[in-house]
Amino acid sequence: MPGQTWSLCTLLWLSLWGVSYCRSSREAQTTKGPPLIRNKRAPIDPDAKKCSYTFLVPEHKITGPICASSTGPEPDKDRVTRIDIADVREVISKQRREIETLQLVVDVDGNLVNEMKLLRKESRNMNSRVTQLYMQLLHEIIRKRDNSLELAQLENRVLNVTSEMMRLASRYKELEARFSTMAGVVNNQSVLISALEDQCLRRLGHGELPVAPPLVQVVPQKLPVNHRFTNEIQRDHNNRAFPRGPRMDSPTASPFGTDPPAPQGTLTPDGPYRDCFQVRQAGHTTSGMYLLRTTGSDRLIQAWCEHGLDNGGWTVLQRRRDGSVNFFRNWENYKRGFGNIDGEHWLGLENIYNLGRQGDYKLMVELEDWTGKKVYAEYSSFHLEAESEGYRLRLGSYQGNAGDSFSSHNGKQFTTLDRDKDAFSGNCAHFHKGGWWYNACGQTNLNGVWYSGGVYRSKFQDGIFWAEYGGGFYSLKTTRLMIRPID
Ligand SMILES: [Ca+2]
Repeated sequence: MPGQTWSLCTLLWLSLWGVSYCRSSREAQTTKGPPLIRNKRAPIDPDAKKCSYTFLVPEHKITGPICASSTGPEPDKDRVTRIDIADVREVISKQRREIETLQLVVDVDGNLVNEMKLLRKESRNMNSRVTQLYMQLLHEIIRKRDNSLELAQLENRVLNVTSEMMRLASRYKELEARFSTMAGVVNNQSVLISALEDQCLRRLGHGELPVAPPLVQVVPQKLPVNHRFTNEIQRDHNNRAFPRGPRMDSPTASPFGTDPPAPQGTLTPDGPYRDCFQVRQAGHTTSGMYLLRTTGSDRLIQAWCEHGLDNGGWTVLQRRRDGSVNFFRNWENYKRGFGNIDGEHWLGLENIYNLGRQGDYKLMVELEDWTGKKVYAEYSSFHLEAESEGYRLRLGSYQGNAGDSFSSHNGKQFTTLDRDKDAFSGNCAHFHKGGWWYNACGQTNLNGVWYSGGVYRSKFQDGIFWAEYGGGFYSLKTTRLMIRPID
């Protein structure tokens, strides 16, 4: 600002000076009247260029005194304004620019102030948030401390429960051993009771009553019940109380029922195939119901194909698993087949016979006990003879881990309640409550009564038994008979 003031003053001074000089010369030129006699000018020297006052003397005869004015003539107002305006404008525009600059600075300052205010506000908010978080942290720390106390208590409780469990487990093992002994005793007692009953009847003169078949004497050293420490068995615990009986919902009322097979589930639309092995070869890998038609037969069969076992291709002939189907049936039923293809069922003797005629098949017997353990018995060849031969059983050699309880039935005809083809004086199907290839009566019947829980007590060995695996008084949980062409 002082610089500006100084320039302004200098400018004003110069203006005033210029005005005085120019006015003086103009006055000299414009003065009307007699020509002026110019004074002889002083020789021109560099200093003469400097502005100085020139006194012009008119050529009139000077009659009076000559007055020299030190202040000079009045300035030319127009010339002053024009020169000045440009300079002033420049100054003004300079000032304006400076004012604009200042304005910008002021604006920036204003923004800074606003920002500062915002920052202060934010800072206040942050402070309150930090305080809040701090309080939360404190709260959390206190809660954690409480939790750790609870955890310690829980740990103690878990330790107590664990020790209690161990105690119970050892107690359970004791009971299990006792149960095993008792089961053996029951098995022997059943045999003894049966013998005593025979003696009684004979002594009382009732010899004409039907004689019961000899009971299987096989009493395995270790019944499957020895390993029944599983959830499944615990779940079924309520069903295992002695005395055991068949399932109340087991439809054993009419052994002459004639209901045809009632397939359920989804039937695969393509086919028919000659057997499940061909189904497998056709690329099907899902176990399920498939349509079969055996060579030389017009009859379509719905069968369950098992593809989840040993590369698949197994045609299921018989299945037990829950006692939902009555197996105490007549010849016609066993011939045609019955049950639910996706559940318990019998494929039918005629169908089994037709399947076996197509080629060389092997038989797989799959058994599952009530601990969930599965064992198997495989026979190197299998087929049936025609109905005229009573669907006689033809078996090859045994291999497996279930024990061989079926070879003693090899070469036997099929017996049902209404068609006695067995080697016993009475009808084995009557005592064992299901059709089978009985001998007199034999080491196995997988078409008997489905008893829940394993060991059962009955006058006759009418459960689903395989003497080599569990004895005559252990009813298996699930069974399957399956065939597949010999590799
Ligand atoms: Ca007989």
